[in-house]
Amino acid sequence: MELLEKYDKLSEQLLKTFEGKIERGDAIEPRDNMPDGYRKHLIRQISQHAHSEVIGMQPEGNWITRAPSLKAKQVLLAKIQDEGGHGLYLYSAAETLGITRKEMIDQLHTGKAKYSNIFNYPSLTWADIGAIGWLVDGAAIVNQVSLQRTSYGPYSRAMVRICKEESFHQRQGYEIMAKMMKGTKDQQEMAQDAMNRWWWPSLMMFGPHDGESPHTSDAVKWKIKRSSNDELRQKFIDKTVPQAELIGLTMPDKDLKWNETKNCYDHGPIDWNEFYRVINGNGPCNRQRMEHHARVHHEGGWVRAAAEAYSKKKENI
Ligand code: FAQ
Repeated sequence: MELLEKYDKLSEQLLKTFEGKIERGDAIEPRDNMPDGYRKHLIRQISQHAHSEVIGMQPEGNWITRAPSLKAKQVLLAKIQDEGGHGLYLYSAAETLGITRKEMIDQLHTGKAKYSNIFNYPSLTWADIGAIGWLVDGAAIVNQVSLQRTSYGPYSRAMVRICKEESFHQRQGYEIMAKMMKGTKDQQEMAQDAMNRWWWPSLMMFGPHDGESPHTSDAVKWKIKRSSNDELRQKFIDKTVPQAELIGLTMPDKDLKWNETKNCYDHGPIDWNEFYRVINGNGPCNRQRMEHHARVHHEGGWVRAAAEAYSKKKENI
């Protein structure tokens, strides 16, 4: 009994230390004591974020061999390689919480772990590469800038580096769109068509509305999320609409209008049925994305085995 009381007291003290750090805005580091819920929440979010970066390489990879110039191909290759690197920083950040890379990949392959809704849509034309860079990376940056101040140290530090690279990605996407809008009528139509198809899924990237988001209240309490899903979505809309108008694109939302009182854009309703259908495995490309990842992961098994054998050999020298 005495031992149990001591244990309870110690747990209470450790929790107070953790809450004190969160309150003061100190970073939580891997060896710090943290509540189980905090650890689980981060593993879920960071691993899903890592999976998104890696799966996100597929729709863009589809255009490497068909890029319209050598320069465009070089830029696209560099961007896709960056996304793979982001995945690696994030898997490493998640590993500091006590999960292995293998466990995370298994969770992805069995459907236990999600990845961003957006990467389940096909990239049909070169304009889609512009739209992915401009809108998808644009939405990702808005979220990730806010995550630079997230409470978990390794996640926050990964975000600082990732954000620098994402802003280059966003600009290269916008440049593609701007160029196409200055081109022939066919090119302009292609850019508008890409805008129409990617706009709504990009808004969904921020997750359900605040009242419908089950993880937000814990995430805000623990300062994992520094802004809510709706706040970030609004920021993205307000930033993107003038960019679209500047190059002559039409917003695919008839309800979109500037609200003088609120000093931001009002937008039309988001199709949440589509969002849940896609994140639960039934989007246009979910099966294709997972099959590709599982196959390539299997084929790369020998590389992992060789790397492991090499590091073991080095340990023994
Ligand atoms: N897609 O309660 P909430 C990129 C799920 S990186 C799929 O609001 P939370 C770079 C959510 O997991 C893009 N599922 O959840 C790039 C939960 O289900 P669960 C990725 C979503 O975590 C560009 C349920 O709905 N960025 O694009 C989505 O508090 C170009 C309830 O939702 C990140 O992951 C969604 N969009 O808030 C790469 C950023 N939204 O897990 C290549 C980090 C929600 O209980 C090419 N993550 N769900 O089964 C976050 O900030 C958060 O996790 C949110 C969701 C905001 C995504």
